[in-house]
Amino acid sequence: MRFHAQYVWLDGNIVKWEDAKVHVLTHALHYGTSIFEGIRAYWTGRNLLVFRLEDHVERMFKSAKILGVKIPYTADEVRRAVIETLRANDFREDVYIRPIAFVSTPTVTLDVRTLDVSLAIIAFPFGKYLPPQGIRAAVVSWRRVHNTMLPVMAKIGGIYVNSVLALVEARSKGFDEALLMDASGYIVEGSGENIFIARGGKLYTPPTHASILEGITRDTVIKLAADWGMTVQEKPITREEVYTADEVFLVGTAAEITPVVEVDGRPIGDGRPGPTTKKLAELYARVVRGEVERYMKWVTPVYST
Ligand code: PY5
Repeated sequence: MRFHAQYVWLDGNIVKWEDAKVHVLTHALHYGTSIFEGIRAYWTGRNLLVFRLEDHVERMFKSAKILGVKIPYTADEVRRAVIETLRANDFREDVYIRPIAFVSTPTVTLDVRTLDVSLAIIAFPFGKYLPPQGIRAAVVSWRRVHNTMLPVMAKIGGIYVNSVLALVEARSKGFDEALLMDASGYIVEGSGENIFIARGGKLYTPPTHASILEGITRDTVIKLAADWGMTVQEKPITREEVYTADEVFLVGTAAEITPVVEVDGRPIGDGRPGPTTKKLAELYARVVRGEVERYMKWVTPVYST
């Protein structure tokens, strides 16, 4: 899959997609010293709405803090740059936005403290990331890197090698997505999604102190479920609990709410998306398009119609 759009925002300028280039000695290319976000904007037919822009930008600054680099812009400037990028491209369809701050100095030193940080905002038309009707997942042999080894709470480029290995293992065995265990054998995440399971009318998800990314969609789901009086319990989840769950679903900006209908060849529930998953996915689809009054605060309109 190759993505394309007309313009990219790079270090303060709107440049043509083809001109958004970096040098091959860019630090981040060698050591994974980038910080990125994945944001979606939804076309409603009348306007383009960015979902939870503020929260994504806030997480970007937290990631930079964890890595020990400074993004040379304020959060407000980054938010404006996102909007500017979308307007420049004049998108009238659903898009994915990838802001990335990266250590750009052409050097081999590991001491990033005084190196330059560039910022790019890339956005392009984007549909479904995973099949929305349900996926087949496999628990892979690569473990989720522990947060005493790499700060998984931060969206840092280099950490994603862990996700790449996991997804490739699952895909090469014919599965759609990987489920990763932590070093103790608890199921903690998909390669690019947080996980929820439903068992006996309750929802469970691993706690943030497990080695997971503190997902914004995860937070959205916890809040939407709470509206129905369904509390999500954060607790370690074993492989057996996943196998025997009534429902399993993965959540993330790209994946949205994706039902998992099979794990390691075992059907989840009756092997079809369960009622709670479906209900949440439907509500989520309305919330992101600004159709639910209570959650309009989560959407930022791009065009001043
Ligand atoms: N866990 C991991 C490892 C992730 O990469 C992501 C997001 C999530 C959880 C969910 O986080 P959020 O809900 O804040 O998006 N992954 C990227 C995304 O844009 C895509 C990576 C391929 O969804």
